[in-house]
Amino acid sequence: MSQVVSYELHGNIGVISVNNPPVNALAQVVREGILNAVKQAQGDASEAIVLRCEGRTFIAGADITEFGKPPMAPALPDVLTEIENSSKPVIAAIHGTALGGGFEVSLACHYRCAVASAKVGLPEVNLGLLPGAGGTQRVPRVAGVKAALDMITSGRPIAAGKAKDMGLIDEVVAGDDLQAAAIAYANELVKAGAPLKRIRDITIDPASIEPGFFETARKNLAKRARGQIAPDRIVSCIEAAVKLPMDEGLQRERELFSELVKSPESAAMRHIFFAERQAAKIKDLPKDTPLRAINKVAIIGGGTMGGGIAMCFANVDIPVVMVEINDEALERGLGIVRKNYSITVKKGKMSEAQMESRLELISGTTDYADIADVDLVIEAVFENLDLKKEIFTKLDATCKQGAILATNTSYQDVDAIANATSRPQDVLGLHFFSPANVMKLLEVVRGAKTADDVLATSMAIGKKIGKICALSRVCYGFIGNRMLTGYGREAQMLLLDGCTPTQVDSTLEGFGMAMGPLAMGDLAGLDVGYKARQARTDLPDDPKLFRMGTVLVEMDRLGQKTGAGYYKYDPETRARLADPEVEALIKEEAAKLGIEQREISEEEILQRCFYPLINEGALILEEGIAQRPSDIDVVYVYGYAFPAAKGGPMFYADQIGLKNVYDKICEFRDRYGEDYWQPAPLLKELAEKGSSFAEWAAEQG
Ligand code: 3H9
Repeated sequence: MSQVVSYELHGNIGVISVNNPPVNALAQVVREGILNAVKQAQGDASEAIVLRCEGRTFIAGADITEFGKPPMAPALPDVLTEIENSSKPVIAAIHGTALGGGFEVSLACHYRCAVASAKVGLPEVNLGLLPGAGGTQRVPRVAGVKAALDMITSGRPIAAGKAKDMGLIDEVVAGDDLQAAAIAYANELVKAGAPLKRIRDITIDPASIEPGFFETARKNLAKRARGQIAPDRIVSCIEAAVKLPMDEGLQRERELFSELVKSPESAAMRHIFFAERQAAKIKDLPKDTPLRAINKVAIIGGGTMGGGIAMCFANVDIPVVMVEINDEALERGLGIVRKNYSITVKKGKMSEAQMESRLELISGTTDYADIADVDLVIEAVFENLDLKKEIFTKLDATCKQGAILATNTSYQDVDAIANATSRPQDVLGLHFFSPANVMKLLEVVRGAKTADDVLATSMAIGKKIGKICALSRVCYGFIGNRMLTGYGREAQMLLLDGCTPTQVDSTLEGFGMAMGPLAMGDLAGLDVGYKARQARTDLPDDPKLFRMGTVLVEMDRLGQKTGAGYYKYDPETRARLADPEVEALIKEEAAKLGIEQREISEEEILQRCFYPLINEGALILEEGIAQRPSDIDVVYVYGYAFPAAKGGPMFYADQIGLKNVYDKICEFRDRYGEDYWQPAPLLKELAEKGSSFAEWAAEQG
């Protein structure tokens, strides 16, 4: 028997223990170990078998690193068959998170018990997969077709209590000794002569499913698929659970799982899974870097951003003090927070009581003396360097020694801000994305003098508030916004060259972007980009550059907030509508500039918008602004809604082939000029070597 799985008798109960840190993933040795233990238990004195795990969690799924490699026996379904066919009841004892293949193992058991804090779920969809070990066949048999569809297509884990209500767990056990509780439960079952409950024996009456249910589900999922095929295949599996006998349903599930595991979408999403975890690791920081305690936080500025950031901390029970310049601004800031929480309550995602307890954690002041004792300050006032420096000088004079002083600036010089204090080692950028309480990305910006423990603490607190963190060095716009300049520039240039706003946005949305760049400009407010551009001195003096954005702002078409920008917006539904007036205006502007408009292919739209991202990404890597190409992918997937199914811009570039990207950029350089298209030296080097960003990253270590 393998070392990671042990088996021993506790009286009349056989106990199988899995010990494969960190998350007890179902590596080959684990599968083999469980299989052998179940076999061994058939011939001994045990009357029931408990399957449990050591460490922080029950099995959290298949071992994702094994996907794409040659399969190794025993296959997980064979292990599950052995469990299900056991002549003695097998009871799963769940703590932590029973996810994916881990939850499927438990569903093949005859009974499931769990501690109240446990969660169960089938998150395979987040990896571009479907549950491939019976999850799509067993969950609908127990919890019903609709609940199964919600659970498997959302990938959201479910708390033990709710899982019990849904029939997915038989018993929620009290106390903190799960092994003892599970053995006691097993003994109860033995005493009661409880039957070998096999989920496969349940049948679903096809007549209980309303006609058209699966077609509607498919259509609804397709609307938000963004390049993902897994949700559609999940519907097919659940349909099979209704229409086919268990073994045929399992066979169908197996076929579709095999299709998905080989798909480029799943490869991209698995890349993002590991990239996300890697991004939180700072290469030159020792693992044992001590952390500073963060028990109280202050936010300077109660605008939309400040309010959203305050909510992030209150949501994890950390008290927050909001600082504003006067009572009126403070009232407004606290009002924004209350309004945001009320929306969540209205949606039924939070109770009134929960909202009140979170609001109690957020206090306000207009006096810096009141934040002398906080452990972390995040400044979130508007983008004015002098104002920010002034605030940091005040923070330096007021805050206790050891407090971390962070700026949420999107593009100001973090080092200049740090140098306005006598403690630049305590200063860094914490760049949240709007709406801060929703968006997952946090860019952690390392100043020239930022101390190691400040960085390590920021990564840890970022994780605690549910963010995905990526490290950036200081430069204009850091990783994300710096790369965005070329993307936005080309979206506007394409208009002058002959595209309509709808053509540009729909092409990028068809690729999987949550929203095209022009519609995004309308949402953010076209004046935001306009003002930011005016403050820049590094942009070429060219009337074509950002022409349409400028013209629209000067006409007071600022986007959604004025009801019109690149599009017009239905005042009631806020639906975006093509505006013939803008389309005519674009033609006029192109004529004024002497540009001959032409038909532009979708391929060119994608290349012209995405290749600047890739090229700037290469520069960012060369300059050491980002640690790794995969960190850039994380920034784009979680901060800019780049489709996870394409893996982020750098992964996408590797799939296209860097030589192809490089050649096209050279072609654009020859056609549109060197001001805009200048291949990054790193891109050139890798293209000429026939290498990839992934290979380059591996060489860098
Ligand atoms: C599946 O099960 C398919 C089946 O249906 C069918 C099969 C036939 N494999 O996230 P953390 C690593 S698909 C390999 O930081 P946390 C992770 O990379 C799978 N490695 O911890 C990290 O490594 P490192 C369905 C894995 O406490 C370390 O463990 N299951 C796996 O914040 C710690 O991870 C899932 O999708 C894995 N399955 O969160 C669950 N999982 O330290 C995926 C983790 O070197 N896992 N690692 O960076 C999770 O959601 C979270 O890891 C979990 C813990 C919630 C469990």
